[in-house]
Amino acid sequence: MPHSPFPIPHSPFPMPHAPCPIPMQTTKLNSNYDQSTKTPRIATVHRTTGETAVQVTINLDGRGTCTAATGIPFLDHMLHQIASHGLIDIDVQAKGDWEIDDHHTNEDVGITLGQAFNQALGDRKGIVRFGNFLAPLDEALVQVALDFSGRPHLSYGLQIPTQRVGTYDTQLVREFFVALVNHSQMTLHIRQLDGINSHHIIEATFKAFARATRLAVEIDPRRAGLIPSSKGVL
Ligand SMILES: [Mn+2]
Repeated sequence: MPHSPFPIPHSPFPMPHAPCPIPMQTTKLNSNYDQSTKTPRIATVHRTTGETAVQVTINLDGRGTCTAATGIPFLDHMLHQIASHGLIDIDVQAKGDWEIDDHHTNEDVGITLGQAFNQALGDRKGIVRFGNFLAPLDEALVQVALDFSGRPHLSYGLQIPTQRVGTYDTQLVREFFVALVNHSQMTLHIRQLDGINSHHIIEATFKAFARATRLAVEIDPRRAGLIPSSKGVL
């Protein structure tokens, strides 16, 4: 391999019986998550526009408690899924122009929650980074794969059969995840493998999203506070 960028004589990898060349981490890590004190990763974001006022507080190292008052009952129900199954404490308060419809409030809750994720993750040192989960809810089966990559991307594979669940416009599910992905800088793929009932399909999605997120934001002790990228930056 004359053109290999990794010539064998200068390989950084140790010989089978050589001692590990990686020095022990002894310096304090520049990360939102302090491994020594286990300081929880908490962020609060206030966002006010001419259409809405949203306040979000999250604790990635929480117990799954949730207070959600967005004025959109079905969205509150879904935020409870993220908290409960993601073991993330979430407090969301929103005032919106509901007299028009739920669109702006739904989107702005997604934006603000995404910003809170981004802020709580900080430089993303030490996190597992990837997560995926396959969640059944009765006949519905939804898979979520995500990567806190720093690169926003959404592949949205839901086919929700009805226009509404209660008063909630089911087109807003996609709008919520677009906003969340863009502002948390996450790569997110959602695949619906089965499902007939709209409420079940959406709720299975949020449960799968929650569990995948829980896996991805978990601190990996073997990362020892390093950024989980071969490029060194996320
Ligand atoms: Mn439900």
